[in-house]
Amino acid sequence: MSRDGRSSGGGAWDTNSSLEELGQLVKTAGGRVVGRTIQKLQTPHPARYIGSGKVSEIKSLQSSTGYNLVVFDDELSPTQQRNLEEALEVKVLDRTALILDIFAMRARTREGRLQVELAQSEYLLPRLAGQWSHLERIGATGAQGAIGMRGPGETQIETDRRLARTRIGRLKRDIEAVRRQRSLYRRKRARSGIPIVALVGYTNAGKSTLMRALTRADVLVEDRLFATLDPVTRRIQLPSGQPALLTDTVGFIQKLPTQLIAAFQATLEELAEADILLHAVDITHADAAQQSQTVDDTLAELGLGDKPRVTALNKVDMLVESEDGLVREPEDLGAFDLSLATHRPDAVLVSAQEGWGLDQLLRRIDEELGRISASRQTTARPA
Ligand SMILES: Nc1nc2c(ncn2[C@@H]2O[C@H](COP(=O)(O)OP(=O)(O)OP(=O)(O)O)[C@@H](O)[C@H]2O)c(=O)[nH]1
Ligand SMILES: [Mg+2]
Repeated sequence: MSRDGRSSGGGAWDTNSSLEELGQLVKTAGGRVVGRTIQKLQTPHPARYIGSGKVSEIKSLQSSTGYNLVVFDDELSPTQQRNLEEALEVKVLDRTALILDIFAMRARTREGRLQVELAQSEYLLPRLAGQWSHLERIGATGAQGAIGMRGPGETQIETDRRLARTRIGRLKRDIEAVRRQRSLYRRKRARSGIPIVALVGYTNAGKSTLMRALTRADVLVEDRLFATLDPVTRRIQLPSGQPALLTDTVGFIQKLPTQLIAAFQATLEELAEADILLHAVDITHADAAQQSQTVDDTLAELGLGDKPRVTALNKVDMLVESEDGLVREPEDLGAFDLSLATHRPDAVLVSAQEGWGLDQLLRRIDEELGRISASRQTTARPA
């Protein structure tokens, strides 16, 4: 479900392609999409996000499609979510909750799990009151009040909130402890003087495939959004003979809600620490330009807009037409005219899957690192 006519971050995203992406998120979370709908509104309805006619229309589709979940492609306020659940009598999620759910499925490391749990707890805190009063209204509690909600003392809502806050406090302390450990490791890494290259890009652009191709690391590659959640670092050798550390990171997505930034902490620290960002773009995606703009915007919001960058336009093998069914690397990858698609004329064309263009990509990274160390030496020289 999406509301049309709003401005969204990350360039001119068309409502349909945003909804298409939401459908992929649903699939990634294990759901099946049985229908979708859009409403054009100037501003969202404060109580229900959409108009009452639209609510009835969605409700009426229940018998024919048998859906048991409605996902909104935007952030819902706790009140809107509660009212919609009451009216539709099924679970209602917004984009944030859906992404958090996928993150919870994907997190592998202890830190990743702690971070996702923190983001989830923070998301749920303002929604706790709603959950209880909602249960009350749909008759889940007896006339005498629910078990644990009777008698003097604090109400269940207060108890829940207090417990959630205690939990949030504990999670933050645990995360801090893991982070301290990681920063020790980082300091050691920094002392080694090996430059760090961090992969960055829209989710599903092929970052992990590129990581695999460049390092032979056995990282997870999947045609799913957010396959990677926890950063992984491996050593590579550049053509100049200089070693570098390459880090795979979590992908970005449009309309990234603030609560989710917490779950990205490990990735953000890796990006902040990196000497160069290697931006992977899926050049074959219909929204390639918007996706790479979203990555630029997100980096700028995170204060990383000025980091030196090398762009890899990935998946070019899909642009090759083969008569015999075999994909062969063209003589000159640069012959593809892709500048219009991304406005990145200095980008390197690659196919992480086929291993095309990787030498040139590594040479670009070498050059960029050379430039950085030259400018460091100039600025470090006393006047
Ligand atoms: N044809 C083709 N497919 C590719 C290429 N690179 C990656 N893919 C496919 O694109 C999908 C996503 O690849 P990943 O490497 O997991 O992408 P990612 O950027 O790490 O994605 P997340 O970790 O989910 O953000 C997988 O199905 C890959 O096989 C490529 O060069 N050519
Ligand atoms: Mg990945």
